[in-house]
Amino acid sequence: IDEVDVVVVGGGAMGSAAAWQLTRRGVTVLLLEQYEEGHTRGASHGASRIFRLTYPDAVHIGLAREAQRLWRELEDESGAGLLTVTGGVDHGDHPYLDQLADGLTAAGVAYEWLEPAAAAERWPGIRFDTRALFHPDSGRLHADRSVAALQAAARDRGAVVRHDTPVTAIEVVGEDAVLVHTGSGSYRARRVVAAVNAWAAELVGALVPLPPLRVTQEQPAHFAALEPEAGWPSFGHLSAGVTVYGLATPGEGIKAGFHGTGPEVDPDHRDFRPEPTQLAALRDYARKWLPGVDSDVCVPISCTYTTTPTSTFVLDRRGPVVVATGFSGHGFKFVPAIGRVLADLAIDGSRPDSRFSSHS
Ligand code: PYC
Repeated sequence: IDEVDVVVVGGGAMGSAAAWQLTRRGVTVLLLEQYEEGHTRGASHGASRIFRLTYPDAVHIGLAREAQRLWRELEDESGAGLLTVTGGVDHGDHPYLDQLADGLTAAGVAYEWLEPAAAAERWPGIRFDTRALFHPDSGRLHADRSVAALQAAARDRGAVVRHDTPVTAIEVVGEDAVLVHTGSGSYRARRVVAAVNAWAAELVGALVPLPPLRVTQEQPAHFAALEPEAGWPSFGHLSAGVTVYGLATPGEGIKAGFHGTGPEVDPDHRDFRPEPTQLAALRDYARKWLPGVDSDVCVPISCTYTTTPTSTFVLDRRGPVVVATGFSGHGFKFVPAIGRVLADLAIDGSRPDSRFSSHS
């Protein structure tokens, strides 16, 4: 049996960030990913995710600010361009927008309210019928490049990264000892970090208390841009019980999607096909609210959310087992900061805000 300080299970963005942060602390790391490099079965693929500091509470704003700094450190370390600042805008007739503004005010983060006509003049690709909250620090993260950069940076610091290596079982053999079994061998470690999001219940549900996790297949789409993609902000639209988000993906169009409305699926047996009624609803949305796109020309995307009842992440530890799951469709912006939290949990047991571990 090979020995290592920490085995990280899950080579998506969160596990790769944990590996990077752990190697920065000088521990030996083995990162195991069940699927091939660059696979599209989880929640870390594609070219665009929204980065934003906009949350109503100080804990999430603090984590996003930490991530903003760490994204830039990762860019310096890897030489990859990952975070592009485009500005962001939220609109809709919903009190949550005021809560966001209150959170930003309390944290000293820049924002501005714009009247609908001023917002429409600034971003003619979007229709506004309410005032809009503009936040200049928001932007776009390149997801595929981020995962590759995290793994490359971890490798540069000594981590071993293995793809196509499914973990079959995790066996706790002591307070500081765990066996991680794969089809091609077993590893002994002081800690395991299971950053397996949709696969958490199956792999560590018996070792760490978890809330109910709903795995859903989500289906945003890229719409052909009539306006130049370069002028688009990231956006969120809160209307009549549904949240729509979007942003420009250079070369692919304007990505837009309903947030967390997809059907529940088994992450190992899903069809990757858009559900026609939802796709028609998204096209209707684009026709009505996005005058800057051709609503008839779109390419659907398939990804998963793993959602907790309160959309609160699970970042927890029991004995030598650290778990990260429940990112509920809003985790990507925080990736390198989550990596730091997981490294803290693994190395000295220091815990993040109690809301992330109150599931026992
Ligand atoms: O957290 O900004 C976000 C987001 C956009 C789409 C899904 N999540």
